[in-house]
Amino acid sequence: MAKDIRDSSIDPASQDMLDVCQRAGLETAWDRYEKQQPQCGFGELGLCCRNCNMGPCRIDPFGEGATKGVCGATADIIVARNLLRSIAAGAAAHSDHARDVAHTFREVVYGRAGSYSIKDRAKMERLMKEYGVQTDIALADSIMAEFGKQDGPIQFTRRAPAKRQQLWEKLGIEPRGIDREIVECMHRTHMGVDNDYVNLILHGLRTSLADGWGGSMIATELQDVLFGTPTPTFSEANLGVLEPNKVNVIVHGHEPLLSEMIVAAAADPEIVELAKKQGALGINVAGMCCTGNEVLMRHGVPVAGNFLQQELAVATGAVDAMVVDVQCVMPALGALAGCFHTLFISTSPKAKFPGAVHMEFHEETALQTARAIVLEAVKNYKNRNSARVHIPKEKSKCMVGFSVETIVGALGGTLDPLLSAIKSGAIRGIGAVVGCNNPKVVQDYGHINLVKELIRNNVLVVNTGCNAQACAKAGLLLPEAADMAGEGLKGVCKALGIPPVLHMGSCVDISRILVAAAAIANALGVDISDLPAAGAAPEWMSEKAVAIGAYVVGSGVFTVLGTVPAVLGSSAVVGLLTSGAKDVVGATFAVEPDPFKAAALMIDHIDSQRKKLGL
Ligand code: BF8
Ligand code: SF4
Repeated sequence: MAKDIRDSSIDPASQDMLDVCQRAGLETAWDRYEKQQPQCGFGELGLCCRNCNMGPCRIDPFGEGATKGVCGATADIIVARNLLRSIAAGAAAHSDHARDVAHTFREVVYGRAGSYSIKDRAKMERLMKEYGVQTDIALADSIMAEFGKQDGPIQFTRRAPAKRQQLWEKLGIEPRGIDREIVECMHRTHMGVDNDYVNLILHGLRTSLADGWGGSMIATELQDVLFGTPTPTFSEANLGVLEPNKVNVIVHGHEPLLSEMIVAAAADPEIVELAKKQGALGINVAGMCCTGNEVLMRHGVPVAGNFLQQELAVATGAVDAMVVDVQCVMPALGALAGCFHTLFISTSPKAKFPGAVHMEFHEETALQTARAIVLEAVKNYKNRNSARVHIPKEKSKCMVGFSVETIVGALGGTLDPLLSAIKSGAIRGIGAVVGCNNPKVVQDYGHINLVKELIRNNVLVVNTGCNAQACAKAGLLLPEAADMAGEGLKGVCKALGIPPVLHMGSCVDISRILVAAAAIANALGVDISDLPAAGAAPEWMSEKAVAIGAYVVGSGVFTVLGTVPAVLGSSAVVGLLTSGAKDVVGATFAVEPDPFKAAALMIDHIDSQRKKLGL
């Protein structure tokens, strides 16, 4: 029997739209995934190399054919080099995003970025103290210098517990400068350089730490300074947030530099009036992927969906403009938008797409460009073919905005209530669940079941990225969701009026989770690797997720991956990541596609950590 396309997702809105797409003959990532079958076995195992033109080379996993590349590289070397390149790409994506934010911050303090301003001055002053500088200009220059530094430490790595810092130093993996570590990945993986899989992976950890405690943390902190530190906010999530009678503008991608301005432009009374003249009731901005998380956390802008819903949103026929910047934007959007009236607008000089109208965004003219973009969407409203509009009804309420500052605030100004709930066992531990969607697995199935299982077992969940959006859609980000939690966690949530699943932001905001973990470890006088905590990425797909996994493990947190990374071609690399790393950084990876078994692994780990702490 042919597969029912509805089985590709557990989200009813996605199921609805998948049906619509199938009937209309519209192609989505799921169709293209099917057309890729069978996917290359060498690639899946990480066993192909084309790092030089003696290749491409591939290693026979059964040991019957080639066991070495032309240069003599073995499976271990090739797998480790490929892993290192993925980490480099992921760290580069987060950190180049951070560079843009740092650049805007610098322009603001130099008085050269008209539309932007400082929204959280107190946070900026705390950062000045941390950097030991007296002026905002000195802060901007010091942060900018983190990228090109030749010698460490990167300032924010000093937030890690002292024991962790000493361990990094001892292992020689304390990151020096963000760009330096990424460049060194490319150097080491060039033909004929680093051919020791352990040495390669150690540098991968170092590079990932430059992302987590460097690039990503800089992005988070400066975005808070520029746009405000998130506070508790209510909003809605899923394709049902699209409005049949309003101009719908979706902001998709990652950098809030653009989406913040689009949100501001869409609220301009003059533009709203124009929309009304076109017969619309107003302008509705909705988010997608991490830029969606950014404006959700700070402005309560509703979320249209997570990664695998970007095409489904266009297929509703109700999107007047899909505005994108960088990362996780499918190049397929152009052709799909071409089947509708939807304007697909690219904005970053770094990211152009077939079928897109390019309206380049620069910080000096940010608001003007944002206004021009929203105006295009407004003008396009009249081209919408109402006969083709199909908006799923599903949308769920959600409570978001859990920055570390908000969490501490909700606890009454100190971590003590959380620590005592952990000590008493009311909260068994903390689970950080993050990451993407991936058509290799049923959309949101891993995310939702893993999170539900954790909270049922009294594990407080913190999340970001597409997991947070999956949970928002499933109603798990509401204080009422505490009813799905075990008795202990339920009691804590009810007392504080918070959900059992705390949305901490976009993927760069996993740095908030690092800061929280460091603060808890410091309060208990232990290292992060001693905490009753575990991480998971049930449906990950991007290279950014590889970098994240590496820095989370490198920071001492046991992490379960739900989709299999391309490393199985080397038993030595697998052994190092899933067991040897324990003796090196105090944490390991596990791979477990079944979310119930993944939850069990995390809970077992949490329980053994509790025991070691005498709890
Ligand atoms: O940075 S979780 S699919 S949207 S990579 Fe992309 Fe993955 Fe979503 Fe955000 Ni993160
Ligand atoms: Fe082949 Fe070695 Fe060149 Fe890779 S670096 S393509 S394994 S010869």
